Amino acid sequence: MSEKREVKPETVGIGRRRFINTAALAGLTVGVAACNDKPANAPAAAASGPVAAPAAAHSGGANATHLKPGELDTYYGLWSGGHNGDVRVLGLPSGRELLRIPCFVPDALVGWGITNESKAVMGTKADGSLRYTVADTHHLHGSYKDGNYDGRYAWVNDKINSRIARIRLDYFICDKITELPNVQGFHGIFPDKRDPVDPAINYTTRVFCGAEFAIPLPNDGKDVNAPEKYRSMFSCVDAETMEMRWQVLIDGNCDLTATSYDGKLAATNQYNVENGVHYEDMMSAERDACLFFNIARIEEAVKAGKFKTVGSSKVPVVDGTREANKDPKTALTAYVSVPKNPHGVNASPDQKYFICAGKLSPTATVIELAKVLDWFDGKMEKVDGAIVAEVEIGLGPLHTAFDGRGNAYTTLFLDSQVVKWNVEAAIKFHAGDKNAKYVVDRLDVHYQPGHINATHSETVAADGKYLAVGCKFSKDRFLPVGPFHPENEQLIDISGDKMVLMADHPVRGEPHDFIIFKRDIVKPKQVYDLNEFPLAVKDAKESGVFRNGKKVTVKLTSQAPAFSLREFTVKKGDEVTLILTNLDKIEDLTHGFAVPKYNIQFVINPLETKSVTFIADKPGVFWAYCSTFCHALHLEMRTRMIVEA
Ligand SMILES: [Cu+2]
Repeated sequence: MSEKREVKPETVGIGRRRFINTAALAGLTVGVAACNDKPANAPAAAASGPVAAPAAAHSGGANATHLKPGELDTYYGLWSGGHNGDVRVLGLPSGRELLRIPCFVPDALVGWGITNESKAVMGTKADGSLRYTVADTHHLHGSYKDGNYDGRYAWVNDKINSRIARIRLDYFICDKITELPNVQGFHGIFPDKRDPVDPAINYTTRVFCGAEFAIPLPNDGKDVNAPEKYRSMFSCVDAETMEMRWQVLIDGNCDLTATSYDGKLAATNQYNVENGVHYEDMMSAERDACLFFNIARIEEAVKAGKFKTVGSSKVPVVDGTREANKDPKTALTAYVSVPKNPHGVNASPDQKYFICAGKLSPTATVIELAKVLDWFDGKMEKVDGAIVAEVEIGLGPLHTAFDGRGNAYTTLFLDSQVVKWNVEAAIKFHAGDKNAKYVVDRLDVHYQPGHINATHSETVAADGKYLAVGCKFSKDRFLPVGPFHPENEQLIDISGDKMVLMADHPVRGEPHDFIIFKRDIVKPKQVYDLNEFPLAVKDAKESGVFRNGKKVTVKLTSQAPAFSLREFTVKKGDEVTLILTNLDKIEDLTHGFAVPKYNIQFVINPLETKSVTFIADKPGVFWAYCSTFCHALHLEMRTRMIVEA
């Protein structure tokens, strides 16, 4: 096929952002389609003057990530932002950061944590101030339908304060946050891919959450010196309501989380089966575990009332400890042993295996899910019989991605490498065929890689195109900027037999996990719907100051380049709630609202409504102005807030 990417004439004149979706819907994904059948490891098309073929953007090599001005990426990446507490949206293969979605912590750009609506999502104390202002997002996963991403939601964890946030992928905003009761160090997270029982529900309805740190239950200060009583729990959150469904009390801890494609199993890796509270104690056992949860049985037990509650929480807690789950026929959980302090657990896109990375062991363990179900059905005596391979792959294996062609790609933290290995060959080798060569390729990365993910890797649509690697250390890869280095997200072409390093991307610390999907998975809306906001000021004529004792409501609208009120007056000591609706409905016509000395700033997108509540405690004149450039008369766009003494 032609290397040249054609832009058809009918796309000229329609907005570029709409073009993405139009193109996708019409099957006009020229760039992607054009290179699926490119030979493996073909060198990038050399730049040949001003019309250098942008198709090179999809075929690896050094030029591949440079898009021409105005050219759009073919994939979205959703990245966790670590202790920035946010989610980042990247375009790939360019690696350009397009958006940061605030969720757990305040964001000064958009006014997250300032407006009443965002504070309601984030959670407040009795006095109206934010309950938390720090967070640590690690793992991010999208909602599924028919085994692939459906573009509805993404979820991300907050390790510090045990919260889960949901991102709506129509507006790319956080709409709900839930705090998990009675757990600490909430780390791994994974949505289910379908219901374990009801075949009609072939989409995500639950999100599973693993808690890394064991704590006294309840954690009320009584059992602090009795480590043997410390426990961890595995939690299930309803994907739609974001309410807690249930928790499972377990032995050991939870780390990363994975779910099966049939909805029947979820699992978490355990690096501390010892239940140690001191560093040394956590590494004494030679084998830890991958702990499987039988979802249907857990929910039956909850329904049958076989649960307790902990502390003031009303969430049902079922018993998933080893002692209570010895009989496979009734067991809710199964502890499959894996070597010393494993880390990532990842579901292969052929739907058959979970792969556990060894971390302190140079191995990957392949667990066959059908055999785990056999154990639950009483057809297999020892649950470790589900281990179909345990092979050496290199030092410090952490996380695994897939290409949909039977190959796994595992990060080797200590070796600073990605190792590509073939899962079926590893199974053959483990079964005794010493001629089976399971390691296919190795690639140096820079440096100390942690998370790894490939395009649609943990879906049935894994396409084996790009692999992104989150390198925790960048060392000498970028201009020095003092002691605090950026991290290095590297992009690798995996369409051929050999991995090809394409690009380094410096990123502000500290992303962890991420997912990458084709751009046609989501259909982002450019303009809000007035009806989504109960407080919307739908007509400029509704503007005004409405007093009820000392409580004052100021309603106003924005339409470039003016606010509906040229001025408004309140009295010192009033509790003012200001409601602003942006009546501009043109794509990209966002305004801002900033009030000097009152610590108020937020942006207001087309047809969006936001509100803020504050005490007018400082008398004087305050020019509230539009903070987001909107018009040639943007500087004139202001309103005079008069606070009478
Ligand atoms: Cu404006």
